[in-house]
Amino acid sequence: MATSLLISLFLIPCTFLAWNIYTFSINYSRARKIGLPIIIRPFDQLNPLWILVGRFLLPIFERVPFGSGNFTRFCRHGFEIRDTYHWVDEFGDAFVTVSPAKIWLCIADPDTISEIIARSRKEFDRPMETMEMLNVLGKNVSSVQGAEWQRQRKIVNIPFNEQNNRIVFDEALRQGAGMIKYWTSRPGNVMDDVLEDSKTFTLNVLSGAGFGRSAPFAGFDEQQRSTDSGFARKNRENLSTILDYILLILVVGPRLLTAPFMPKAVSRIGQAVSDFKEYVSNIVSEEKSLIRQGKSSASSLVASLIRASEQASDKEGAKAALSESEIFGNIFIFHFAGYDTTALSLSTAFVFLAACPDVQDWISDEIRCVLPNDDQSTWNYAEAFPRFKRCVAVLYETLRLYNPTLGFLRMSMLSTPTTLTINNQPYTLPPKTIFNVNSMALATHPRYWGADSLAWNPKRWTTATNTTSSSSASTTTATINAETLLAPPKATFLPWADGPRVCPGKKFAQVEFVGLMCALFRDHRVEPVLKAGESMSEARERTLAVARDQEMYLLMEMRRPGDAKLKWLRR
Ligand code: HEM
Ligand SMILES: *[C@@H]1O[C@H](CO)[C@@H](O)[C@H](O)[C@H]1NC(C)=O
Ligand SMILES: *[C@@H]1O[C@H](CO)[C@@H](O)[C@H](O)[C@H]1NC(C)=O
Ligand SMILES: CC(=O)N[C@H]1CO[C@H](CO)[C@@H](O)[C@@H]1O
Ligand SMILES: CC(=O)N[C@H]1CO[C@H](CO)[C@@H](O)[C@@H]1O
Ligand SMILES: CC(=O)N[C@H]1CO[C@H](CO)[C@@H](O)[C@@H]1O
Repeated sequence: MATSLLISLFLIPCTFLAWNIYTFSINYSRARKIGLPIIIRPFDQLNPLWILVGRFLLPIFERVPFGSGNFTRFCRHGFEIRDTYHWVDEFGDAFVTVSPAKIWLCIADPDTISEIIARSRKEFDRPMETMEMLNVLGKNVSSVQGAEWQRQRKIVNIPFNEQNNRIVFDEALRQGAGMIKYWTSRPGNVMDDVLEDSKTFTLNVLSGAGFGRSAPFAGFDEQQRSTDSGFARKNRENLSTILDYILLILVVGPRLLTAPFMPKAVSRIGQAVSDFKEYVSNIVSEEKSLIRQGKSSASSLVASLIRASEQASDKEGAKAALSESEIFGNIFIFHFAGYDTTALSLSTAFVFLAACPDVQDWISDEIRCVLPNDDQSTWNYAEAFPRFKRCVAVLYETLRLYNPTLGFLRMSMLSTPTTLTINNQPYTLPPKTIFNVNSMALATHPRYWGADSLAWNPKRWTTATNTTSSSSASTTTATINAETLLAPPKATFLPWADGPRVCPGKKFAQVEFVGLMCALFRDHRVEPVLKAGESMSEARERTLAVARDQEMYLLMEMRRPGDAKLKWLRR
């Protein structure tokens, strides 16, 4: 008995190891034939266990001689952000990584990327391995492919329209006013958790524009919580629990999490999944009954998603509609895809803005020019939004350097090898190769962005117009009105991806961001809270370092947002 136990204890890992060496050697010999530089990875880039533990193991490897170099450089989850464009200068426009599980091609040639995007409809799609985790609440537009995806995406695009964008803008203004009120009511006017406040804002906008349920901004403050609508609050708490532990939910599965033997702290997470499901289920049936009574004219994402689905079913038969489970799945995806991405970009932008008062003045000038009346209720989305360039530039510049999603992935759907042109030369790639479209390298390369490509400078985005040196008010207005937003060279700036899979929330995120800038920076400014003995310029340097210190968790985010204590003042 004991010996057989020992043998199996020994045999299982040995077989496992041998199998991995075998599959690796097959993949490696295929990769060699491609003819591009090769990096070896013992674990695949999407191995969830490696994503969880790699961050802790790599610093240990960095200290031993054989572990340094390519391994610690390219096996790091999110190496794209640390390396920026440097690998392009060393290896050229593409390299291949090989692991026992997969072959990856990392690309930063804009022509190749344009080709992949152009061939996307038929040939390339997102590899589903990356999206399986999103099935927590049912099938969704993000986790399906081919005809199934086309059917869902057709319906999913409908709610993201200008009517909804108007709600997004108004909700962002309302939240922004609440944020100012909240911060300026606190001792020292301090915003002490820039990430938490950005998350609350984003979730509230999603709740307002997504579910049609507006909640006042409360900054998770106990006293104000009681006035917060209970419905939206529970949703927010459960959803932030789900999103914070999504990797664990992926690895363990929501059902096992609630198993009787699990500790309370763990089963709480599984409970959050089922509570959120119930919350969404209630909203869906409420909206459905409103639609049936002919009462719902709401343009919330959920209401128009359900309407669009029912219309598709009326026109093309029940098969075209989304099932109950698909509606859940898509609502979860809107939250999953629209929450952290936006909140993380926003928090990084706040910290940069606090360190750069000249950029705050620059956008404040634009906001006052577009919205001369200080009464927020007169601010009209359709008239104002198209005139903003500087506020959009702040978001673009933040995403250029710190895109929380890093890049995007594509894979050939064919079972035969694919040919791609890289740097004007054809390369044959084995089936199932994953293309890592390395947006970071393109968005940071001095070839496209100049010698200061790594500096955060939103002003680079507006085209210089003919201005005189005098700075009278009318000249400022004329300058602002004449400004246009820079159009970067093809495929060098794709934070929302491109092609048929382009982020449907692209404009939602822009409108949300610009609305908040208007509510905050028209009449207020933000600065770092000084530490004892620190000068303002030292504090700005320290704050800048916080914004730059980013790490890839599930998405890329600031490593220590809590170190940026900010203070809001009236202009
Ligand atoms: C700054 C904010 C955002 C960034 C940087 C961003 C980025 C992205 C990227 C890169 C993709 C495509 C991934 C791929 O093609 O492989 C994507 C997909 C998606 N995004 Fe966003 N996003 C943002 C905000 C939002 C918002 C606010 C929403 C919704 C309210 C949203 C909803 C979605 C959905 C549903 C998909 C999946 C589409 C599909 O697979 O067909 N995103 N996003
Ligand atoms: C890293 O990989 C590249 C590309 O295969 C290779 O040229 C280089 O010599 C490697 N560096 C080290 C330190 O192994
Ligand atoms: C600037 O002014 C000159 C002459 O007045 C004109 O030719 C040029 O097109 C203007 N440039 C821009 C960007 O407006
Ligand atoms: C691109 C490629 O050939 N990848 C293969 C690497 O090895 C694993 C395991 O044998 C295969 O599943 C992949 O298809
Ligand atoms: C790929 C897939 O089918 N994933 C999930 C989609 O939704 C259903 C219903 O919730 C799940 O059972 C699947 O696992
Ligand atoms: C983890 C978490 O926040 N759970 C909450 C989910 O919502 C229910 C009510 O619907 C709350 O009681 C839980 O505390």
